[in-house]
Amino acid sequence: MPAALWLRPNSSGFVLSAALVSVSALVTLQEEIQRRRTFAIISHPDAGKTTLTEKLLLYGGAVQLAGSVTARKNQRATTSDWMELEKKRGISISSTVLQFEYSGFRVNLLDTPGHKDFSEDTYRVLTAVDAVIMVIDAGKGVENQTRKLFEVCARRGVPIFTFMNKLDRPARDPIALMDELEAVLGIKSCAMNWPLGNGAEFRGVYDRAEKKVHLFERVVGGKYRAAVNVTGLEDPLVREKLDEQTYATVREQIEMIELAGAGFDHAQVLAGKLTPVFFGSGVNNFGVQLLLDSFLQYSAPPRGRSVPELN
Ligand SMILES: Nc1nc2c(ncn2[C@@H]2O[C@H](COP(=O)(O)OP(=O)(O)O)[C@@H](O)[C@H]2O)c(=O)[nH]1
Ligand SMILES: [Mg+2]
Repeated sequence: MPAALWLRPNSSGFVLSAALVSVSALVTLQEEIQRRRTFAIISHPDAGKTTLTEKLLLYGGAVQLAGSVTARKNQRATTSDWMELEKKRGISISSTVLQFEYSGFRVNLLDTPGHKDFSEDTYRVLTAVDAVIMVIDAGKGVENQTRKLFEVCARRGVPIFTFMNKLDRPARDPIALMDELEAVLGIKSCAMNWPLGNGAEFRGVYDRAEKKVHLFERVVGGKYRAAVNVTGLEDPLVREKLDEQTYATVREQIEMIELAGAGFDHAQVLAGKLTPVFFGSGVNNFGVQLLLDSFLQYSAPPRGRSVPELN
């Protein structure tokens, strides 16, 4: 490169080229940091944490394993999601982190061992995550263990995303479920999508940002990504699929949350003061992709932590 040769005897030329290298290295490092998402799933036992973990892996494609091997050996006898996945899939996961690439993101899902009692291990994991997905059984609402785990996360101010699960079963009123988040957990919530019916009447969700209905198709075993049929709320197909009463109720509810519900506010989500809420059914793969896409878009990359926070 003639220009570099020409500059060679000049010390400022050297400084300049060195500066260029370090700027580009910094840009790469920043990009790498920005595309990382390290999180855990929390829930009361049986709400559907393991099922959701497996579905996220399904969407994440090839399972790549990372992390410490020894940590697992030292764990007391307990069931973790990883152990359940090992049994189910006949694979061996000697790790505390499941890592996968999805849509340009490098996703690290940390396992929280499934103790009945609140444990030191779980606490340790929760101090390492940058965000959390909280799974709630929509038939039951906020349960005891959810509350305890939530409190640990809320204390750190990490973004908390809520998945209202099991909509294919009789569920509580979605507005009541959201009110409960504020009443019991003290966090404001913002519905990202809205369920069309529940139980045997569950037909899908209405995506508020896109103003589109994602129709629910039951898939046996839920081994594959669910095909999604996307359409508008006014589509005769949607009216046809919902009985008149459910359709009217859903329209009314959506109107109500548009008028009176908390709006989406990214800064508040990042501060852990507002939880985006998604409805779906993990075991049926339904609503999982909407959750994952939005979670990756709005949750936080790794950030600096203060020492007191870790104590
Ligand atoms: N009907 C229904 N059952 C579900 C759903 N998600 C999970 N389950 C079932 O609920 C039970 C507990 O789920 P699991 O993922 O093990 O919950 P965890 O204890 O939170 O890890 C299992 O029998 C699951 O098959 C769902 O969306 N609908
Ligand atoms: Mg489990």
